[in-house]
Amino acid sequence: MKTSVAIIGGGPAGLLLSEMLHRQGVDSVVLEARSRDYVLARIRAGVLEQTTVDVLRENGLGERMDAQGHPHDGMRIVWAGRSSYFINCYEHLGKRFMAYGQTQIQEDLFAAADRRQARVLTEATDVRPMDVASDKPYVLFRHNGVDERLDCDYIAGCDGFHGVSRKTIPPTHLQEFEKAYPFGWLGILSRTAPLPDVTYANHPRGFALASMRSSNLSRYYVQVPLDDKIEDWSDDRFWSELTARFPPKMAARIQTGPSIEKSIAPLRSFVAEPMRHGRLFLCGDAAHIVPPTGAKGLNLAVSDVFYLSRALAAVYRDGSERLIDSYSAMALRRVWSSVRTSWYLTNLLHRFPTATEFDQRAQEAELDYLNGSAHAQASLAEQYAGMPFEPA
Ligand code: RFL
Ligand code: PHB
Repeated sequence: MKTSVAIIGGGPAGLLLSEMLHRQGVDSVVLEARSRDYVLARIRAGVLEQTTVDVLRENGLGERMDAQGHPHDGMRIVWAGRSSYFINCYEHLGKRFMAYGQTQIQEDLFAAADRRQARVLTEATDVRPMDVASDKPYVLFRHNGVDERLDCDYIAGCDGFHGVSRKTIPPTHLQEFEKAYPFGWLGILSRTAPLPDVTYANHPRGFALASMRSSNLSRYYVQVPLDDKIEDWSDDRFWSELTARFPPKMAARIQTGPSIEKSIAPLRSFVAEPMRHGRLFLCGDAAHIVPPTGAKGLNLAVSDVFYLSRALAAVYRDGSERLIDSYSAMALRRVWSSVRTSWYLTNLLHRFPTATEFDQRAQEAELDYLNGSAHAQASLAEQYAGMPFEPA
């Protein structure tokens, strides 16, 4: 088999890259390890930045998002015993957000790929990027019981944190930065009407978050110890813990119901630099992970894809390698900005098991400062909304 760009991973980064390349006349093949049903069953991110919404719309992926998603202007912060406040990104920056599930984006991407009869090979196993530092890279894999070889000009590693792409880069060429947090998030999805705002709660019992997918689909999270097991969390226990972490008036407005999904995810920050080795480029979770507190993970995957598709299109359009040569540095500037914001919000909103009285008072002072200062709110609004893309 032969193509211009071999894309490893059919998550949001891989399928979106394939779509954006196609729209700029560049051929690709996507190799996804899992089945389509498995990929579509994953419940993950839900809050899209304006830049992400714009990219999806510009690439013909906006119709269902605009019909079913929930546009909103910012985030609400509440903490025990104090009044809540709203960080209004629209007022400060003219930027909005869209609550629309990653699961739905994934469906929209598969539908778009089907319409153009894209080559998306699911259940492709033993995927191995080869000779990536040469001019003739290729990918070996197994599909339908047959060993295959895909020759290509470039390889895009869009295979998530546990994928194979990053691991093929020699350790001497890669620097990794990591921070693990001493807790996880237990998340549930329920067919109930959500609270009006995406609301982050800091409470002595731990962090909680109220979010949404649509007018009748809610997503909630509570901070849990890392060793908690999903079996320990009945729906009743979840709802009583969640509502205990919100102020009584807000808690009274939370509609409870059976969970339709429930999972625990650990929190970590991770960045691998550079995001390129020879003809292999990393995109999305393959290169970086953020704790979900800033809702940045999926948005970063989309910004990487935006930069990489623009850079590869320039190569095929006019032979210019300028943008592929600056891809890693450009993508990493936006990555580190979001890594910092996610780390800041994680520290601001969670109860750390190791926190001293001093740490606690400093956290409360920061929350008070944000509550009282329009400048502080404008700064957080700018970071939460996400930085604009850099020009080519
Ligand atoms: P993905 O979505 O992990 O997709 C990678 C794809 O690559 C496939 N793959 C391989 N394919 C071929 N060969 C191999 N060797 C392969 N190894 C892996 C995988 O099957 C998969 O289909 O990465 P991508 O595309 O970069 O997208 C990134 C986003 O998925 C991610 O940033 C967010 O979902 C992160 N994230 C969240 N972000 C938020 O903003 N808000 C959230 O609430 C939120 N919740 C989450 C999350 C990530 C989670 N994971 C990864 C543990 C909850 C979870 C559970
Ligand atoms: C979500 O809706 O899943 C969500 C919202 C905000 C976050 C993280 C996740 O910070």
